[in-house]
Amino acid sequence: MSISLKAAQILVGSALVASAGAAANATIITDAAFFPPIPHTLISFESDGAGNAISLLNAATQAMPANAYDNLGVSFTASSGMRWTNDGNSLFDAAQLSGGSPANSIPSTFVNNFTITFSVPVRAFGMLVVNNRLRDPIGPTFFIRDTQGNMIDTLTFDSIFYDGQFGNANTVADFGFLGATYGVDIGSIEITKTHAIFDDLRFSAIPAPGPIALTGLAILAAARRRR
Ligand SMILES: [Ca+2]
Ligand SMILES: [Ca+2]
Repeated sequence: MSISLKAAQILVGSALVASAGAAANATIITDAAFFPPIPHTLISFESDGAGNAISLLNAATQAMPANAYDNLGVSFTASSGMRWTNDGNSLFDAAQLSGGSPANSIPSTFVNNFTITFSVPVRAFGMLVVNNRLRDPIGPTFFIRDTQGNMIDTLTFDSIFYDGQFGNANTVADFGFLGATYGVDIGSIEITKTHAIFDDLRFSAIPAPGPIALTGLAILAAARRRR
């Protein structure tokens, strides 16, 4: 899909969120291309925060210490114990190849509820989501809270976020980039899932619609100069 079309989808998504009466100052992000122009952190889960490789055989998992990414300003915790995983489903692997980074993702089949907690200012986040709709027709849900613990938004991985699909008799894997940006700092994101993985977490302190608004202002300024 072209970047310009996806950029249009970002704007359309913003309008839909506004009309749906969701969180104030919220804009959903449907493409990872949102992040490269702004300062941001990317976690591929192929290594820990110190850069030590996490090498997993296919279908293997490994316990993730709560402080694995402390130096990057983020922690991943689960009551059942957080894990890195190399998912064994070949269609999930194909989705990771398309929109994420093989081989690792989070949080494994052992973990169906986990929380991402930021210790640095964050106003925009996004990640690849891969969900088996045959097992979970609704998709994972994201509960987004501010730094005081107040709920600021709830997002569900539905069709507006889909970039593609791989399917066979047992799996129909929808995949796509799910993200959002808010006018307040994001303190934590609690995620519930049953048959999904998440990869390539991106986050930034820069609030949207900064880059889009700046582009608009630049065009306006150029138009004025031409008069
Ligand atoms: Ca795999
Ligand atoms: Ca990865």
